[in-house]
Amino acid sequence: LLNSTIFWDNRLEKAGLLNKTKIAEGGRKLRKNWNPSWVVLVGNSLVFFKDPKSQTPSSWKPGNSCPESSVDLRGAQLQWANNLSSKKNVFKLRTVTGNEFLLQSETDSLIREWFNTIQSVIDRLNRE
Ligand code: I3S
Repeated sequence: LLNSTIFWDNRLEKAGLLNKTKIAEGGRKLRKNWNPSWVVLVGNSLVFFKDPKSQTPSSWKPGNSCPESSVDLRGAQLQWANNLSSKKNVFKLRTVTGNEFLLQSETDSLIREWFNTIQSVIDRLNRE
């Protein structure tokens, strides 16, 4: 556990609570289902954890909890998507495999930070 914790700490870019809904799977549209999600940007992946009430910054680490899903950011596309929701501060993440997620926060500065950090990871992967 200690080794995997150190491994995660070294690659951790960002973690926090966002509202999330998946809107497409493999290019096929899905019905929205907004839920709070503990979102962790680590290495080349965005990892989602369920049940934020039981998640704290120390409890999502490997061995302590199980991710709901994870997204490979290589080749992914990010765009602001306030046209796709009545909520404010919404952006869309689209993976190369055609999975699409909306992520949202009521806090303007927080959602901008997430957008910029994810975009910088995507840009880094594009340069590799
Ligand atoms: O894009 P939509 O279809 O207007 O999204 C809303 C619906 O998914 C709604 O659920 P039901 O129509 O299944 O009851 C959700 O409760 C809303 O949150 C969705 O819209 P927003 O604007 O919140 O993304």
